[in-house]
Amino acid sequence: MSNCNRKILVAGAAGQVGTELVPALRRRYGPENVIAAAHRTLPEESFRKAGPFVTLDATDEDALRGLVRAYDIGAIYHLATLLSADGERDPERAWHVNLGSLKNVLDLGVEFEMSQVFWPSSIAVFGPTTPLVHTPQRTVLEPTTMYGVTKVAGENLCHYYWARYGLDVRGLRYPGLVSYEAFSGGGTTDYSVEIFTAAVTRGHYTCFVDASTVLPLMYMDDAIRATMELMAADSSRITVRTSYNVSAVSFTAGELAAAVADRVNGFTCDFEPDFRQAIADSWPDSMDDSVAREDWGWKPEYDLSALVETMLNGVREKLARR
Ligand code: VAH
Repeated sequence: MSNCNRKILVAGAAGQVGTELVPALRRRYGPENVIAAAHRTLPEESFRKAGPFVTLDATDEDALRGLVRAYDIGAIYHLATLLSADGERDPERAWHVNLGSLKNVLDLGVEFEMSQVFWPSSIAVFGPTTPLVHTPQRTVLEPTTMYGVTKVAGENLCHYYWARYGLDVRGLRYPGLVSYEAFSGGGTTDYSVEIFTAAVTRGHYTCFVDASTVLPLMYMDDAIRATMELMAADSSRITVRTSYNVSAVSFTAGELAAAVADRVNGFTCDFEPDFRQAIADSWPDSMDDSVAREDWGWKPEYDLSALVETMLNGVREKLARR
């Protein structure tokens, strides 16, 4: 954050990313300088008490403007979104929430001369006509989901606000994110998270994509570090204003189940694909993130085995805390 006096707003703070990004931002900038805003999902009490917490519907421009004024917000991390599976259940709402709120954030970013805006994109911008393996930074973007459509449109809107108004907007195309602090919910990559709790609590998981399904995935610590590093990079290094490919690991659902079974005695997994199979099949197997590596030094740390170890320990520890 280049503007040190004004505060940071995280919208969608109670989601899978926000739950871990807010503490990271608070460690770096001080708890009182990071305002966590959530709408429908309320975070745990300890999270709400760790720094300023407000409720916000980011599709309500007046409410957002009031908050920006009240707290003198100088940067926004806008994480509020409907994910791919929920977006297919209610495409109308996905369009309204994902793009309506982004437009508000960008407009207020210009109006209040904010120093930075972060908006996450996703591998969902890609579709069946995109090269599946080692998907390049710049390639065909013809997604089949409304979520993907909003991400393509949103990326271009971000680029437009940078080119037209000089707003310092930055973004990452997150792969499926794997974490245990908060569940994403409503996504296609949810199986890669659900499997761990199911393994520890029931010893069994029924996976909603088939065993051969391969997707790019990333452990949350890598995603948070990528976000912090991107936002800390000197503006002269940022050559992509739509959104950067960032990659960590790719594995099949079957390989994931086997890696869990290696560490949880008696664990079994069966595979019963539902409508999310077609969504998963439309996304890449792996991504070329060389532009992010060159521009601001991106490098992942977690491979499949580190991810599985950390997730199992984290899920067990979280269950023990309750
Ligand atoms: C989803 N996790 O499954 C999200 C995502 C990689 C895709 O952005 O919808």
